[in-house]
Amino acid sequence: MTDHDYGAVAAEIKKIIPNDDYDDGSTGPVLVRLAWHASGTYDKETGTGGSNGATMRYKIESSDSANNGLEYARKFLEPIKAKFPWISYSDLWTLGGVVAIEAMGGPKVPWKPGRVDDVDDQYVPPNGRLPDASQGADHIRSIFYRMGFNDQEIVALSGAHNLGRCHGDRSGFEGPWVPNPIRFTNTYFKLLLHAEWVKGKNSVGNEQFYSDDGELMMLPTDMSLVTDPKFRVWVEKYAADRDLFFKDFSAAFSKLIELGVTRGPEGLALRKYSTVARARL
Ligand code: CCH
Repeated sequence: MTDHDYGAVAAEIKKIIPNDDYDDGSTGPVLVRLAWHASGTYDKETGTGGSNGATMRYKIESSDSANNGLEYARKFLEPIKAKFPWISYSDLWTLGGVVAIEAMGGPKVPWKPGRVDDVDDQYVPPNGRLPDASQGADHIRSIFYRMGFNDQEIVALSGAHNLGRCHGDRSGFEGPWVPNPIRFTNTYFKLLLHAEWVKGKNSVGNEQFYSDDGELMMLPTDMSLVTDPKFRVWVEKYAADRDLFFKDFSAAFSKLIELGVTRGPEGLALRKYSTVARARL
């Protein structure tokens, strides 16, 4: 592999996470979302999409409405790219998520470098591969099964909604899921099970669920994790056992950021996908 100092990059990322001028005082949540959306385009049938190649650099992908607001995360990381020009964007964006999770009190997530950016915009996966929050369990399953995840992993990954908030002007949904959205815990699962959630319309006319004081929210997709019996089993386990949630989240997030990354003997990722896969995009 290379002798680059990825630890030094991680240390710099950690420094930009506290930020009094942004959201709840942290860039962490939006960095986690960038790592997830950069990776969550993967399709296991064609081998297309995924973090390798950092295809969100291209307008076709960055303008997918699901990616609204992620320009903030990309901009926050830009000074770090300038300081360490040798790191690929695809490594930087995935590392950003991993560093943010740990800095906010979450688990250590195994991360490996070696992703490469040298792909042109022909490799951009089609828009529409990320989940739609207004839908339910069948939709989530079809999206995450396409990436190669099972029900347990879907619920574990969804626990990332313990972080951050919805912004009406980005997604059409509004508010945070938990009272402290910059601390990684299993509160999201506890609230899903134990708070009273009432369906309402938000200020831009979309249906979401509100806590009784109106301060917290759940998306329709979040609520499907408690109404679907197979998902619910895992919500109950993770609400009761924070350590189990941390262990399973770490494994699933690590798998997410590795999707479609096939490394050669040098550790560097191989060219994004075969011409056959590319022809099927
Ligand atoms: Fe998410 N997420 N997410 N999410 N998400 C949003 C925000 C965050 C869905 C919809 C939304 C995952 C799964 C899903 C984060 C991490 C993960 C928003 C608000 C919507 C809508 C965006 C806005 O307005 O800014 C749906 C639907 C699914 C699955 O069905 C997974 C998986 C992860 C990571 C493992 C994080 C973090 C945020 C907060 C971002 C911020 O800017 O605060």
